[in-house]
Amino acid sequence: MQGQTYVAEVATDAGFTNIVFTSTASTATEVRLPPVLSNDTTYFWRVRSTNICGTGVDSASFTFTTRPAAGQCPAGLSLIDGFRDTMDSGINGWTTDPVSGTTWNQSTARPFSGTTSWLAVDVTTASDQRLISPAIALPVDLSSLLLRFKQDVTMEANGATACYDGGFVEISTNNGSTWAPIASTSVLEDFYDGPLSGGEQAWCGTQPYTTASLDIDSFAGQSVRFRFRAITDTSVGSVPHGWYVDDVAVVGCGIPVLLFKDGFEGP
Ligand SMILES: [Ca+2]
Ligand SMILES: [Ca+2]
Ligand SMILES: [Ca+2]
Repeated sequence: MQGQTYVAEVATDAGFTNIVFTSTASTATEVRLPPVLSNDTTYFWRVRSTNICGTGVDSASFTFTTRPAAGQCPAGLSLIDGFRDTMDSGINGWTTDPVSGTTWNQSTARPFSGTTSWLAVDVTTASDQRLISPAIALPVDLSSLLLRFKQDVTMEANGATACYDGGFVEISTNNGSTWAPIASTSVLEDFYDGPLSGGEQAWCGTQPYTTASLDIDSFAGQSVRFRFRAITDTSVGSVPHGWYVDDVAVVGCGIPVLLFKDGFEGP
């Protein structure tokens, strides 16, 4: 119909008394919402037509539910550790790759928790530094699995959207034979800052401790290793600082009774 436009409304109640969003009248058949919605919440939406003859009737209403924020669980479920290492009780099965100019070491300079974190120094020479986790069995009885850790980053940036030096995380499902970067689309908190010269998306620049959350739910049920990989180019570093990593954890949503299972696992 000539001049036909549509208005979409989103509300928190079926009666549309609390409308949180009203689109501008448009001929578009798709509406993108500004960031007005809360996580883990059910909303109601409807559409009505408008044209020069007046306003049409409202459509029936429909609902959708937003997903929980990273690290939050739906009602009735709790965030449960599948793995956690605060880096304060020794090496615990972590290894470094000896052929990559590694400086990875347990440092007392800038721990997030306790007295110790891992540190890869942003050296002034070319390096490819690799810190490899012990094998971790990703539980199938937890949903929305995340790899979460704290990171304090001082790595040479290349402008605001790229990295000369930087760090990123890879995952292996075959005990370290092959590795794949965790895609930027799987980063739910603390997004990558930009690509290294080799194209890998990485964290760089300067930021104090921040929580990074990476979606690893598609790997549930597998035994995996994570590789924290710091790459530096041939000049300009941040010695003695670099990429501090602490409190590495696998977390997911489960029924709280699982906490008792953890209690029987011993030290
Ligand atoms: Ca620590
Ligand atoms: Ca950043
Ligand atoms: Ca550099």
